[in-house]
Amino acid sequence: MVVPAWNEAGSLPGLLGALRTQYPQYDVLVVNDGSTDATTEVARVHGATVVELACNLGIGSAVQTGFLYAQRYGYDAVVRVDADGQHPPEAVADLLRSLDEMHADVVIGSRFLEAGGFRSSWLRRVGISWLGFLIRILTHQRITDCTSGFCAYRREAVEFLAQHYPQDYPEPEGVVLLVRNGFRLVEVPVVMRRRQVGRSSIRGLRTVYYMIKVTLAVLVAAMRSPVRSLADGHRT
Ligand SMILES: Nc1nc2c(ncn2[C@@H]2O[C@H](COP(=O)(O)OP(=O)(O)OP(=O)(O)O)[C@@H](O)[C@H]2O)c(=O)[nH]1
Ligand SMILES: [Mg+2]
Repeated sequence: MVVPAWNEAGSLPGLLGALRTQYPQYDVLVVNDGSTDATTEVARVHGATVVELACNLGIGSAVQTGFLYAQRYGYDAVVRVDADGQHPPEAVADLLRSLDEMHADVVIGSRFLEAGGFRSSWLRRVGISWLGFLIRILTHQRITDCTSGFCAYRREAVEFLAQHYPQDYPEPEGVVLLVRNGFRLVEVPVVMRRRQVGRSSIRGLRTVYYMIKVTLAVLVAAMRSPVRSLADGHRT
């Protein structure tokens, strides 16, 4: 499990405690993205391996570091779990099971497939619907929660994303990139929670600004030629 963390010392104890209790068989990597709080110390005390980035590189680089780690140490699958407590640990097993049962390369936990849980501000929901519409036009794939970071990745997708994970708006851009390169994405319902400690980085008018920028990024991602040939291991 890869946990990107930027100043999440307050949230990590609860999350890491739950992950260790529920999944003692899995390794947990916390990628400390240049935090100025005690993220590293707290993560280590709670049994995680920690990779520290030299400065704050952003969520894309933090997650890509997790993929590089998983590739280097030969893991079969990766689940990304955010450090802020929004992603319910009990659903990690569902994501991993769905990788196999649904013959998927990537399973996205969607908060919009079923009612309930924290569904974000209405402005962000409008943005997510818009991006979902755009992605559907560009890739012919229906994704209801394209900004969800709660995902499971099979080894081939991990190796691909270790090289090509988008930096700016990694989740929606990543969806386009993966579909365009022949990976099979599916969504499963997940009930998400409110952020437990700290404040969201995308609030109010910043949401609108974010949506304009991410729309452009998704369009650019869709225009790029696929970088993976089907001979690289695409399953039928
Ligand atoms: N915002 C932000 N988060 C980072 C960064 N690097 C790593 N992260 C981690 O990435 C995860 C997702 O960040 P959030 O700010 O929660 O993003 P989000 O879930 O889309 O937004 P909210 O719904 O408002 O929580 C968290 O675990 C952060 O600690 C960074 O540079 N900025
Ligand atoms: Mg969050």
